[in-house]
Amino acid sequence: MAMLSFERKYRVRGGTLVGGDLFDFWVGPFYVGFFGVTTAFFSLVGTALILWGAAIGPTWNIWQINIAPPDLSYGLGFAPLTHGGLWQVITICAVGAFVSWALREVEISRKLGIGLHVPAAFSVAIFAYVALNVIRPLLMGAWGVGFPYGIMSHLDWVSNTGYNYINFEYNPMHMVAVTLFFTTTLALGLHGSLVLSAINPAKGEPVKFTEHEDSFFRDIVGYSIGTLGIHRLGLFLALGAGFASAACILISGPFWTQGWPSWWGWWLHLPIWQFGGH
Ligand code: UQ2
Repeated sequence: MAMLSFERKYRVRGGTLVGGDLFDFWVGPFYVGFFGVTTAFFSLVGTALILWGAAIGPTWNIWQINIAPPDLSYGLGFAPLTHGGLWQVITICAVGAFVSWALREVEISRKLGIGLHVPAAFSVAIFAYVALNVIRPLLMGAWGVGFPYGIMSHLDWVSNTGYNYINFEYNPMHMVAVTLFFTTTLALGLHGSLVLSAINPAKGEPVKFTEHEDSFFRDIVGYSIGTLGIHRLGLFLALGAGFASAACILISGPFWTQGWPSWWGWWLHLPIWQFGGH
């Protein structure tokens, strides 16, 4: 594979967290490193186990393939491979691959002398997965509460888990998460359209830059958050959405076992409603 002119300049030695120089090399365009090796290992083993699980299952229909966690009766113990054990090992491989990928991002960032924002952001996505299939099962005492690996089956799990709490949209942290997701799309919609409007003007018009972008928003809402600020806002909104999502499922079960609509009973029990009453 051809190397871009600037790539050679940035193919610098060092920055590794583990292994010193041993894995400090590239394969084609890809940096390897110790965590490149562990990423490849966990990904290949995990994928092979998913294929095995599909092969011993009843269907090759891509929508219906399902690798389920153990029955609740297994609690936090190991289950036989064909009764949820595959799911358990696949989960270990998934966490191993995700964490390896994040640490490979750290090594590359250190090499380049840039911040750790990318691995920090990815860590929030990893946290959301770990919250669902590791932390919440540990808090509830059974791997069986984790979601199954399958296209339709994991959607069914989301639906069932939602109905377990009568109406999951009454979960206040779910409300925060949804609000942050929508605000993220608003921010990216504003940002993407603003940048394209400036950089890709009508034929014959000169390309415009920051001053025009700032001026547009000062004209329309009296405020510009700035070119650095919009990216800080976007990262905050996106990571907030992921974090609130993880929090909203972690409180469902371990810290609130009734339906979410009845959580709002605290409002009816405010002492202010007692004045003059019985
Ligand atoms: C901005 C700016 C950008 C942007 C955007 C804004 C020049 C290219 C989109 C405008 C953003 C504002 C006013 C904040 C909106 C707040 C929320 C919660 C969505 O000022 O600087 O850089 O892309």
